[in-house]
Amino acid sequence: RQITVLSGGTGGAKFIRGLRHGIVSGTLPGVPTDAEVTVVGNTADDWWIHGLKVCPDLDTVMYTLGDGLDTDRGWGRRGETWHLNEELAAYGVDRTWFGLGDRDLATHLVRTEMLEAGYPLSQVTEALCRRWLPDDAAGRVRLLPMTDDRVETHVAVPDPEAPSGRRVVHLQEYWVRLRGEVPAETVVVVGQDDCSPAPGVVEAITGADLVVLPPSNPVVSVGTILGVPGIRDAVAATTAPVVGVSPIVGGRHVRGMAQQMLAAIGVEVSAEAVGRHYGSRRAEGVLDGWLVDEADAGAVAGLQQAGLRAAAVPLMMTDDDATAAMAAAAVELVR
Ligand code: GDP
Ligand code: FO1
Ligand code: CA
Repeated sequence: RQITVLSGGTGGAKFIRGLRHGIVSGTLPGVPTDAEVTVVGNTADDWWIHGLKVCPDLDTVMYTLGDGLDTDRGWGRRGETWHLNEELAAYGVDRTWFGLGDRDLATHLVRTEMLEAGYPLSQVTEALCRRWLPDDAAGRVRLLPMTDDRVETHVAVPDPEAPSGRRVVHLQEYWVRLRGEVPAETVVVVGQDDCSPAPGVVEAITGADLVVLPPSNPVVSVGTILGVPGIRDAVAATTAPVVGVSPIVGGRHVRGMAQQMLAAIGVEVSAEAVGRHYGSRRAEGVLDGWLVDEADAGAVAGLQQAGLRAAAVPLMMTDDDATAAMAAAAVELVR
C-alpha cells in the first residue's frame, strides 16, 4: 500500500507524523502496517539567503519526521543556537531577521554544496533524508520535492511610499519580517508555469493507493504543488481515491497565513469554501472526499451537493493519536 501526501510545512508535517503513527499502530482501516508514505513537498517557499538555498517546507517535514524539529517554534531545529545569526548581525549583514540557526545551517550548507556540484534538488533531498528518514525504519516515508526547478512565491503588499502603492516581497519576507500582518494583495508564484514535476512525483500520485491533501495552506503550500504543470492532472487522473483535510476550523486557520492567502485569491475562509475551491473530481476538481471539523458539520450537506463525500470529525492535531484518528477518518471517508 502506497499513500502519497502533498504537503507544505508545519500543518502537513504534523499530519504526516500522525498518519505514520496510524500506519505502524495498525489503526487505519484497510491499511497494512507496512504501508509506505511518499510526501510531495512544496518548494515554492524556498529562498536564497547569505548564498545558501533554504527549503523551509522540505526541512520542516524532514525534521518533524526525524524528530529534530523545535515543536514550540514550529520550524528549525530543537536545541538550536544562534551564534552565526548574531555574528552576521554584528557585521551589519542584511536580512538577519530571518533566523538561521547554527544546527540548521549544516542542512543549508550540505544542500547548497550539492546543488552547486550539479545534483538536482531531488537527489539532494534524498541524501539529507538518509540521516533523518532512515529507510529501514517502520513506517517508511520518502520525501520528494514537487519540482527540481526554481519556483518562488512572492506577495504584493500595500506600500504607500511606492508610486504604484504596492511592492512585491518574497514569501519569507512577508511571513517573517512583515509577520503576515499586512494584506497579501496578490500572490505571484515565480517560475510556476515553467517548472516540471521532480522525478517520481507523477508516478507517486498515479501509482498510489490513496492520495491525501493534508491540512496545509491551500494556496501557498498545496496550491503551489498542484500548480506544477502535470501534477494537478495526475491527481485528477489517478485511480487512487483523493481525500483532503480542512486546514480551516470554525472559519479560521489554526495558525499561519491561510486566511491572508485565501483572501488574496478571493476564496472565503471556511472549510466549505476551501473544499469547493479544490473541487470534486467529478467536476474538474481534485478531491473525492473532504474532511471538516465538527465545528463545521453544517458544511457537510453543501459539500455533498458539490459532489464530494464529506464528514465532520475532530480536526485538531493535538498529538499523534488525535492526528492518527483524523487520518483514519480520512481513509474511511473514501474507502
Ligand atoms: P506551513 O508551510 O508551515 O505554513 O504549513 P502548512 O502549509 O503545511 O500548514 C499550515 C496550515 O496548517 C494552516 O493553514 C493551519 O490552519 C493548519 N493547521 C495547523 N495546525 C492544525 C490543526 O491542528 N488542525 C488543522 N485542521 N489544521 C491545522
Ligand atoms: N519563521 C519565522 O517566523 N522566523 C524565522 O526567523 C524563520 C527562519 C527559518 C529558517 C529556516 C526555515 O526552514 C524556516 C524558517 N522559518 C522562520 C519558517 C518559515 O518561514 C516557514 O516555515 C514557511 O516558509 C512558511 O510557510
Ligand atoms: Ca510553507
